[in-house]
Amino acid sequence: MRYLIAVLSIAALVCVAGSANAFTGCEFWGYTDIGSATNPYMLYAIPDEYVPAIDGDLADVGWMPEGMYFTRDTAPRAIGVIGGAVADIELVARDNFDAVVYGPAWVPATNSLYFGVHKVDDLLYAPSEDLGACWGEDNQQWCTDPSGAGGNFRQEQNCNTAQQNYYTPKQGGHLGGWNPVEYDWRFEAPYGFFAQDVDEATGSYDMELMYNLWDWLDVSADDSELHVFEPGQLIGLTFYVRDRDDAEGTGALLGWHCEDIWTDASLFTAFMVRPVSDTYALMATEPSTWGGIKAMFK
Ligand SMILES: [Ca+2]
Ligand SMILES: [Ca+2]
Ligand SMILES: [Ca+2]
Repeated sequence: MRYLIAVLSIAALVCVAGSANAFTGCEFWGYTDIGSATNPYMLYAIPDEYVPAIDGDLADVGWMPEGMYFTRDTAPRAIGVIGGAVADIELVARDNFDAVVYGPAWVPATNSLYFGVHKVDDLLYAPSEDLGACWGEDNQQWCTDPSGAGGNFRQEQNCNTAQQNYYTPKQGGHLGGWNPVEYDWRFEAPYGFFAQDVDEATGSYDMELMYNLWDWLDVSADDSELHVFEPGQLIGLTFYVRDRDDAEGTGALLGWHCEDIWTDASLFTAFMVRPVSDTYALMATEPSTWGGIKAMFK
């Protein structure tokens, strides 16, 4: 069955390879060519011997070399928000917001997407009881369009080819998607593995997620088409971590993201799936200080 699904997925990829809809590019506060099809972000591989335990402890991704993990100093986009206005992130104190993002990466051993996030916050802002209202609170979001299908993924709740996913640290911490709840099985074993360690007093947390992506997501795995990661592919993926401390949005944002992707998956940023040899090359060239930045947060 898996083999059949894989063949179908590859056929689907061939069909969309020439699609005019996907990866049309978009702007983000003046940037126009970062994360485009011609200048994609890199989705590096996690070698088999480094596959992390999904346990909420990020020590086992501390081996990641520079280029595979990001801080507010190295993330593609890092902005502050003060009094509802965009501001230099240097104006946001590091005990107000700081983060290390491990990945996003892919895991050949499990054919999965992986990311882990260490967030430092001073205030958990989450006034709504509704998990789905977290978009206006402290939250983390990532959008996925693994086959590059593009198009309107919100129309009539069309989440089959592209999804808008969230993590909220409120109420003990939850994963979800802005889709009918019967599609959330993608985050559950044996397809998804998630763990977290949340400090609800401050909103600081460690979280990690490893899960399969689906070229066609339906209400069950049997009705869905698994995405098979292959080096050289472009996949549609956005990612951001948002600190909000009040109703005006005061806080900060780290992002691999465009300005307004909320209906059209064609505007998702492009990530290129890289072979594991690229990871070893990064590890070989990185200065010996790779552990230092993580040690600062211990
Ligand atoms: Ca771990
Ligand atoms: Ca904060
Ligand atoms: Ca906050």
